[in-house]
Amino acid sequence: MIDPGFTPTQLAARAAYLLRGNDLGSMTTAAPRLYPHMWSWDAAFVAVGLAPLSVERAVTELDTLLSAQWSNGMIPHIVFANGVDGYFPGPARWACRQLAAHAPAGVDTSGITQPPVHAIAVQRILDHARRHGRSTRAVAEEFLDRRWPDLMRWHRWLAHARDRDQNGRIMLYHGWESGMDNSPRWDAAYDNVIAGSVPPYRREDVTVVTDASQRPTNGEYDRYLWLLEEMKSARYDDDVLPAKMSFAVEDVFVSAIFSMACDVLAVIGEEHSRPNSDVRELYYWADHFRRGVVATTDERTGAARDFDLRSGRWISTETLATFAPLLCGGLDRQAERTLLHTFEGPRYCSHPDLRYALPPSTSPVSRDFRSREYWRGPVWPVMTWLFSWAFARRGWAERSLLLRAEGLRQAADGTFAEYYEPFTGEPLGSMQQSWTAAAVLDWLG
Ligand code: 9WN
Repeated sequence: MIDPGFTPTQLAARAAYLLRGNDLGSMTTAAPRLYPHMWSWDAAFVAVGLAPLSVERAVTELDTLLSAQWSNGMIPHIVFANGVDGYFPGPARWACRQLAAHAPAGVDTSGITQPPVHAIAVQRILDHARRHGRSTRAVAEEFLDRRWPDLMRWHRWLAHARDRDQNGRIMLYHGWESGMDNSPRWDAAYDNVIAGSVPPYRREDVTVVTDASQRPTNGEYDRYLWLLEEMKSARYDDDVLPAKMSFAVEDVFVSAIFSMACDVLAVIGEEHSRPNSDVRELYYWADHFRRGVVATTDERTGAARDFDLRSGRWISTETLATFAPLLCGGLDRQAERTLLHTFEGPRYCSHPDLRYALPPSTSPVSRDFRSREYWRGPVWPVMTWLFSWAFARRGWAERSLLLRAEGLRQAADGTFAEYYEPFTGEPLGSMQQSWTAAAVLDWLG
């Protein structure tokens, strides 16, 4: 038996302690050993968890991330901690400073991006700041003044460089950009990636997570690294990548996140008297990408799909991507109700064998399901948090609270695991994962 485990007070204290432990000063590593650097969407979730502890520290986290923004507007998926080894591929393999015209000087980053959840963190920071005195409020507001143009550049880059067809869907050139690296969503697209000769490498991840079955396979890594070589041959140039990359997909989940983030940022912009033209643009993108998401859905079930730009095929999988429209809205009532039933029904949250009523990354009834393998089945607490946050925002308080309650039951084991085996509740991947602690802190805050 894993639960009952820690009480909420103990759990919150441990989560705060964990974030302190993973703090290098101005960045929180995604995890102590497996991920000793800053990841883009992790940093946003971490800021959500830091905000109730210290608005100032949460602001610093986003400042560090935004200081590494590329001059074209892209927020890179990794900001490398100075002088820290232990993760592959590191700065030397990406070679962004040498090759990419837009990469920042003075800091090493990767050359790809990750899901745009950052507006959520900004919102949570402003929310918490409101409960404090004048000086903390000033820190949050000064942050918004200073970083508003950067947040706009980030959203503008996504809306342009990553929606080249202007169909309201974000395109990705690497599975890592989805944040759901080896999800079955990308299997067909990766089948078409024929890895050429990749400079020799040694994986670090499997020296930390020694049960290799919890991580992507070597064959998958060969392809991941081949895509890096393709990007390097394009010098990470937004206009050259489309012709060079053998992997190109439209990610419906990222598109839904983007739509939602544009809405969130637009509301912040209105409340804080940002330029009208920015607010208008944000609302336009929110709507445009919502339509882009809805256009992928099955009329009856509301289930969303990704699209493989290389084969010209829709990608239907029983994964979290199915539920993208629940994040951003836009479905008609009947389809939305059906999709909610699927989410809550026996193919997902009410599967009879689940330890907790939480959505696994891949449905247990899918033939792609692997209970321990990374994004192919396990429950990811940070995804539970994202759905609980989005459901609250959509006015579904009860559903949101249920996810929170079950998420906290799962987290009561105190490991703050990266992901969990859905049937046994065994913690998997990295322990002490920052964004798991952040989710818990937000839930308990
Ligand atoms: C590659 C840091 C990141 C998360 C991703 C997760 C995993 C990296 C890896 O860890 O990806 O970016 O090495 O496996 O898939 O979502 O941001 O926590």
